[in-house]
Amino acid sequence: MKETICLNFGKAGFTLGGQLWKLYCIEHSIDLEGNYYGTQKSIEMQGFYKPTKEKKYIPRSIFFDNEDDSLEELQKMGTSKLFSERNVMYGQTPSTKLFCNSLIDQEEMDKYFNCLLKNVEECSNVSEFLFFHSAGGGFSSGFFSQFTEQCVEQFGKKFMCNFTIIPDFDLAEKEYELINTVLCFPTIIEKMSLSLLFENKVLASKCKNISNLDLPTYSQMNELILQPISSLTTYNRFPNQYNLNCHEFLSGLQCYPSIHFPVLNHYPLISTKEKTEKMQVSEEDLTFNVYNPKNCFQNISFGDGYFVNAKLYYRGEIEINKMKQAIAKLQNTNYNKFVNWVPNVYRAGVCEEPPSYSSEGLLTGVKKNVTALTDHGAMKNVFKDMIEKVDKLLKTNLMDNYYQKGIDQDQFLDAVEKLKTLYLDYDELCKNEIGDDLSEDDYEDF
Ligand SMILES: Nc1nc2c(ncn2[C@@H]2O[C@H](COP(=O)(O)OP(=O)(O)OP(=O)(O)O)[C@@H](O)[C@H]2O)c(=O)[nH]1
Ligand SMILES: [Mg+2]
Repeated sequence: MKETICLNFGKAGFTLGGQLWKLYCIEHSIDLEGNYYGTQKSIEMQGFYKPTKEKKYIPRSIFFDNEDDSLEELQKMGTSKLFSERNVMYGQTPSTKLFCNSLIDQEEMDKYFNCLLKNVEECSNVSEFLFFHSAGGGFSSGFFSQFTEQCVEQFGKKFMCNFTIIPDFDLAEKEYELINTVLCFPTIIEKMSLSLLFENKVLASKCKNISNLDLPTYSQMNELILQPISSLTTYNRFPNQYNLNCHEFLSGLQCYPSIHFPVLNHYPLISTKEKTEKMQVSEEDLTFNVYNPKNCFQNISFGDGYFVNAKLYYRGEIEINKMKQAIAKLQNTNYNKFVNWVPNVYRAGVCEEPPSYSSEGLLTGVKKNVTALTDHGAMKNVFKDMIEKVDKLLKTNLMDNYYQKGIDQDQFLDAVEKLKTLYLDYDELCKNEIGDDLSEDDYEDF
């Protein structure tokens, strides 16, 4: 048995985490009080759920915040009885707003960390930790970084993956969301095995395109990312011979450990308002449409740079032969889109369990879908956007105010440098040649 532990930080973590577990419960036939009503082999669910003597299934999921209003998010969506009370920890302080305001002393941190240790003790062999948060919040940048550093120190060899919401900096109330985001990036760059970024600007525009919503709620925006996250976690929930484990994504670029921010695409996401014909998709439709820019979760274009690593996670009633034919066709079409120092190979996995959907949501149920993770140079544009905004901010005197409020100037400038180095690492991937310090031998496991 290999277990997964989920860690959710701050308001966005509570909301996204609560919604995700609600979906997992539908997928595993577990009601919101943890009672099982399905036919799946219970042993297969134990990677994500802890069974109790009372025959309940408790999510291996922990929630942390400094304020109690996040708890309301779980109550509003009816999931407050699903989680163990011990696993929902919150303080009584007001919103911390800034990275530095949420840092706590070791004694207090131990209280939070003990909660994780207790969860780990209940597992036979934890294989991964998944982190859910928004980089813009004070708590979910500062506390997240502090907690994660300790987690990596203690369980460094385990697979660590963050699902991070990137605020829309043009809409963000204050520049502090940008500052918080930059400050939590060193932890993400240096400590994570795999990092999935979801830009709020892209989520809002998808809500407009899919459901014609001008002012979507956070829950509606989150709903769009539940499907890809669910697909990427099926290998430990619905194990079968065709699964592709997310851990295998790691590109093997030995001299670029920071290259772990794949571009994420998912297809289809169909509004409940659409006609049902749209729900019939072939293996070829899935394979070709998923790479369409409008199905991408980052604001980038695959025209800018080359593929280094491409994985496809199919879900539902997939005909394996048709899928293989579609991938072969894609490979022929895109033979020149990979850097010339890797074989242009797409790797695919299938979870036979079809996707599930909440009956109250924006999306209608399709029987099959596909999620694509791609290492691609164009990801540099996500970092470029942040760097340009920070450079602009640094030219003003606004930062002085934040330094006075406790932001550490050296730490901030160092974080900006790390973001710039990350940009340059991705920029290197845009060149269709092997860098001076990179040889074909450095590229393994493809
Ligand atoms: N997509 C999405 N974005 C969210 C959600 N909740 C908050 N955000 C965004 O995340 C940022 C704020 O993060 P929060 O999680 O509210 O902050 P926090 O960690 O609670 O931190 P503080 O309250 O500042 O201590 C803002 O940019 C919000 O727009 C959510 O459920 N989904
Ligand atoms: Mg908060």
